[in-house]
Amino acid sequence: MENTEKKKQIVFSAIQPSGTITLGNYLGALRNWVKMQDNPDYNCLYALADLHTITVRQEPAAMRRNIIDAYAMVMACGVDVDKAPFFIQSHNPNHSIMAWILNCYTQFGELSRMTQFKDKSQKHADNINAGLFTYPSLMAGDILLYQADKVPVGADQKQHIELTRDVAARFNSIYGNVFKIPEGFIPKDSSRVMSLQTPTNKMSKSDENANGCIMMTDTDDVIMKKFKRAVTDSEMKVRYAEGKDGINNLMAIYAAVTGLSYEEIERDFDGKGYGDFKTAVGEAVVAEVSPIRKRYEEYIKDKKYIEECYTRSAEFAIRISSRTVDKAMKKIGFILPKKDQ
Ligand code: AQP
Repeated sequence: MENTEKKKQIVFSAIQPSGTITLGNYLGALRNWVKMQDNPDYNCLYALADLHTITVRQEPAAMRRNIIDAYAMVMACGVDVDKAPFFIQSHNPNHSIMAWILNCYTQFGELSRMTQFKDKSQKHADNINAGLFTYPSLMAGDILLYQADKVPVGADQKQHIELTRDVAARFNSIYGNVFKIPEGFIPKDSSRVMSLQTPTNKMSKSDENANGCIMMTDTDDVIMKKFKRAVTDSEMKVRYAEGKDGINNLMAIYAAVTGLSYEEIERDFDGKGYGDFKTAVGEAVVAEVSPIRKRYEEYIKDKKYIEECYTRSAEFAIRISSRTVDKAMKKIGFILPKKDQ
């Protein structure tokens, strides 16, 4: 009998619990995680990248809350641990082991070129720690541990994926075929959502201007208000064009939630003002976000179920990734302890 299971590609992706999950995270990543978990061509594995968040100083109580909230929200968005294990990164010690190993095969010069390091060290000039610098090795380990074929990421992560591929190829050239060389891909229908207040900046969990950012926990009223206050321009015409960053962003969000093309949107709003358009975008987003928020409110009350989901997923992640760690360590020359049967 043909083993179709073998042909499935392994998909790995992660999100940081660095604050409340935004509409940007949902439209750019999470919505696609759900599509991929439901696609029979893929075996998906997802993680909450909590180890990555401590490259920036976290307040302990807020960090605990953020982890549980983000876990519940990802489930509310539709990630189902029975289809795609979803684990908390720090529950699998193999991530830290692999990060250390890969650190020793990554050059200082390579890490120095990472734009995220340059950006974040400017933003957190008082805390340019070694973890911020070696963040790409931890991320490379996240991916390589699971022999992932595909890594759905936003465009901002392309450089880190390239580094992952280079380090994996370097390791393989010394020790043989230890790591699958992963492919990063930016899904066609994933949108880059910009801030509603500063539409040249991406919508971010850590944005200080709350009005710029739609949180997935925002109530319907708050969502409507934020869209009504969104920055636009003085042309008063709904059309996609250079220099109309605010309207372009609203059109991208509207297209992402309704499935309409830009031409259809321009036609539908021909002769109408920005007020009507903002209301329509707000209502379409409310229709998408409201059921997710209601599911989130149910999940967050059920800490026992959340605990069961992340514990079960971590067991799976540890089992799969241990094979890669053992193989890499043996190849390097480490001696492994005898395992219990
Ligand atoms: N605005 C966005 N539009 C589209 N996609 C986005 N992503 C993030 N913001 C947008 C995608 O979400 C996934 C998870 O992101 P992450 O949490 O690992 O890190 P991030 O990109 O740094 O997200 P934030 O919200 O901007 O967090 P902070 O404020 O902590 O830095 C990724 O696939 C990302 O591309």
